[in-house]
Order: sequence, then C-alpha cells, then structure tokens
Amino acid sequence: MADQDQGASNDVNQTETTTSSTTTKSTTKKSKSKGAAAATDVVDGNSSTTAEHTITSQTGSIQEMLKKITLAEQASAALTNRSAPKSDEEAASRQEWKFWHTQPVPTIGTKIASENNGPVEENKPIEELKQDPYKLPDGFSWDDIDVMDDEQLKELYVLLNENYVEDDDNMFRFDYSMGFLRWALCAPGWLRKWHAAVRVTKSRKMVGFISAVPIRMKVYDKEVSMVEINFLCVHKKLRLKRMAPVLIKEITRRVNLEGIFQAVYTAGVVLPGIVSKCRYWHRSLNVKKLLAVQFSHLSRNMTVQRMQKLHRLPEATQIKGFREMRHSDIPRAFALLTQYLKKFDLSPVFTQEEFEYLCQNRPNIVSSFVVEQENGELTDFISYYHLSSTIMNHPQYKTLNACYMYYHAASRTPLCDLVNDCLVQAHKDGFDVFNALDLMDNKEFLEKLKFGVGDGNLQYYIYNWKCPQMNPEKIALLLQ
Ligand code: MYA
Repeated sequence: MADQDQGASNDVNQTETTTSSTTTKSTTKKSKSKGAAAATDVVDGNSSTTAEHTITSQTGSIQEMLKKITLAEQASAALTNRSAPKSDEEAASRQEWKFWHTQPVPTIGTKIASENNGPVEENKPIEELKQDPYKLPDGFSWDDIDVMDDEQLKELYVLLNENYVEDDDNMFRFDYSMGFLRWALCAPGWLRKWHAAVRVTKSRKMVGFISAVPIRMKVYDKEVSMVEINFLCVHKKLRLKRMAPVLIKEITRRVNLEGIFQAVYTAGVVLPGIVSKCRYWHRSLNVKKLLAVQFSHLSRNMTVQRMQKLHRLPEATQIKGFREMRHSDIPRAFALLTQYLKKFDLSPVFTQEEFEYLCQNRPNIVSSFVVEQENGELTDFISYYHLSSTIMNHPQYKTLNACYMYYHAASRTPLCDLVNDCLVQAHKDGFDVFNALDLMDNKEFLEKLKFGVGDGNLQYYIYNWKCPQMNPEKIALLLQ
C-alpha cells in the first residue's frame, strides 16, 4: 500500500511524524466570542461603538429596537453577561447556564448509571404545547425559508458564509456551498417550518437561523425518532443578546408539534448534556498551501521539502476494484453500512432511501467509493463530504479546500487501505486537507496515515435524553 516516498521517510520517527504533520486549526463548530465581546448586552443600554453599522444603515437603529426587548430570560442573563460559549468542561462546570439550566439536559459532571438510558422529560400531548411562535425582539420576525428557492438559499448562504463557525484564531470560517446546504437541509422527511430564519422586519435582512431534519437514532439499545439540529447562527452584530436561546426554543416547539421530543447535535463548545467528546484530525494533502495559510506549522527539524515528502501520496488508487459508487451499488453498500453501524452505541438507523440520499455521489458535495471483488461482490464502502472554509486574511489564498470523512463500512479491505485510497482520490480532486474525527474505528488509521491531531473537540449531545457518556469509538454519527 505505502508509496515509495512514504516508505523512504522512515528516518522520521513516529512522534515526529505526528507532530510535524500536526495541523492545529480545527474549525469544529466553535462559537466565537471575540468580536462579539465588544458588543453591548441588550439590557445594559451602553451603546457599542461599531457594532450595528452594517445592519442599522438599512434598518434604523437596531440598538434602539434591542433596548425594547422584554423577554425575561434576556433580562436575567444580562445581569451576569455569562453568555460566552465555554470551551473547557472544568470552567463550564462553574458556569451559570441561564438558558441551559432551564432545558431537559443533564447538568455538567452528572454521572449517569448504565441502566439509565431514556428521556429526561416525558413526551407532552400536542394540545399542551405552545401553539404560537416565541416572541422575538421588536423589529425582528420569523421566516420559514424556502431552500428550493435560489434567492432565499443564497441569503442563507451569505448569512453563514459571513457569520458561521470560525476556528479559535478567527483565521478560517466554514463556507458551506448553496448546493451543500440544500442537500443537508432537505434530507428525507424535511419540513420547511424546520428551516427557521430570523429577519429584520423592515429590511428583510436575514440575521439568524436554525434548522432541524429528521433522523432515527439508536442510543445504546433503544431506537428513537429524533431530529438533528444544525446551522444555528446569529449575525455577528447581534451576538450575546440572547437570540440563540429564542432560536433553540422555537425550533424545539416546532419539532415537538410534530410529536418529536429528542434531538441530536454537535458543537465545538462545551454545554450541559455531553454524550461524547470527539476530536478532529487532519491529513495534509497540499502541504505548501497549508503552511502558507498557517493551517499547519513546521515543527523543529522539519523542512517544507521533508514535510512534502512525508505526505506524498501515490498517483493512483492501490486497491484492486476500488471505484466510484454507482447507483446500482446502493442496495449492497446500504447493507454493508447497516451491518457495520450495529456495533456502535450512538448511530443512525437509515432506510435505504436515506442512505441513497446522503451517500450517493453528488458533485462538489459527496464522494463515495466501493470495492468490487473480481467475482462482482461488493465488500467495502467509503465516503467523504466536501466543505471548504474561507481563509479570512490571506493575500493569496481565499479558500481552504477541505473534505471530511463521512460514513464507511469495510468488510474485507483493511480500513487503513480503504482510507488511503480515499486520500489518493481527494488529493487528485484538488483538496488541500482531509479531515476525520476519532470516532468509529477511525483510530485504526489516523496516525498510520499521517493525520495530525486538531486543536478542538467536537462534543455530541442529545436533547431531552440521559444516558452514560460514550467513548468516541462507540459513536457512528456524522453530521454535516
Ligand atoms: S453548532 C454551531 C453553532 N454556531 C456557531 O458557532 C456559529 C457562530 N456563532 C453564533 O452564531 C453564535 O455565537 C451562537 C450563539 C448562535 C452559537 N449551541 O444568543 P446568545 C448558548 C447551543 O446570547 P450568541 C450547531 O449548529 C450559551 O451557552 N447553545 O449567544 C448546533 C448561552 O446559554 P447559557 C449555545 O453567541 C446547535 C446562550 O447560548 C451555543 O449570540 C445546537 C447565549 O445566547 C451552541 N453552539 O449565539 C443547538 N453557543 O446562558 C441546541 C452558545 O445557558 C439544540 N450557546 O450559557 C437543542 C435541541 C433543540 C431541538 C429539540 C427538539 C426536540
């Protein structure tokens, strides 16, 4: 399997291999509070100097509108200004959690016995649920966006492209393409009312968003219909003003009204109710660019040339029968994945229709491959999704072309070989970096294939559920 150059670089010991290739920038759904810290809390009334220029130029004074906010939660939270996201569990255990302590999630540090695996709160009859939307501050309104409409999808794209998740040093920000967003938001069973945006009423500018899509999950020995929550975003100029809790409560209400009371979500920040803590690893494909944009750094005794040599990949895939997945492969690939997912404690339970929707090849969105044996038998399946990041302040490079390990199921080919061919493919397709979490059986290949550990964790959560925490290798859920 290993190509000549990689074999030749044995002079570099394993520790150095890992550290030298370590890429420290994980854009792992972290909330950034740096810019937001300058903004004024809604009820303080102290005006911020630069905060609202962009939006107010079109809408009149948002600061004025925000001063009128009367939501009790916003008022109480403002007193402590403790709303900055927490990235460390120890610190998080000392936080007040004005919002999260009102929600059906276990508090940080609670040990849950293995016989406990079930809802925190019982399901409520639909007629007991709040029927009308949560009130937004004056000047803002709800809008269920139609992601089939290119104009509206573009507005969402712009909101996320300018305001979504950044790395710790604000150098990279996720740049979900429009096609990717439509794909992720329209998984089978999707509902338009679960694509909830907040707009400035007057200008119609989109300033907030949250989404849900249905998913059936296995948690230990129980199967539950849930939603996955994703793309929570508040415009940078409106941060730390308690908009996020309103978005979360509203999507909860809308999901509850459909008879669903659990949700799964991931975040780079530590919140109450962690089910598992995973970590991103990064495999350099374009060493020179990653160094130039400071995604990776050279360790001591390492040169650019040596690092390039270390990460060189074969030009062609190595496994006999490795090829793109075709439509006719779907039933067999689905069977392989379904069988493989059974051994995990947190995994989706896909129908074939869902598998096809999520894992079939889609240009610039998902790439899927299979291994076909000489007798025609299909024995292995592997996929990755395409998600670039904007490089925020670089004179030459504007986009980091990244792909992320998605679902896989290897029944015959060693996982390491299968992933290596994926790397070859991703390199050929022009990606700069290949990212993977340390979940499923991924630890089998991370170090061997020269992935470097990232700098942030990705926490997994289940809303309204209590169960013992899981190690990453028991998790088999990949959210976009
Ligand atoms: S993860 C991606 C999240 N998005 C980003 O990181 C994009 C950039 N950041 C932002 O847009 C804002 O900073 C956000 C917070 C919107 C994140 N998940 O309005 P605030 C708590 C949950 O004053 P802002 C993803 O999409 C915080 O601890 N809560 O703050 C999955 C505080 O609560 P507490 C978060 O910075 C999302 C409160 O919000 C997060 O202006 C899953 C402060 O609100 C976070 N990532 O806005 C959501 N960050 O007072 C939960 C901060 O208690 C879904 N907070 O400390 C739950 C299930 C719902 C459905 C249930 C159905 C049954």
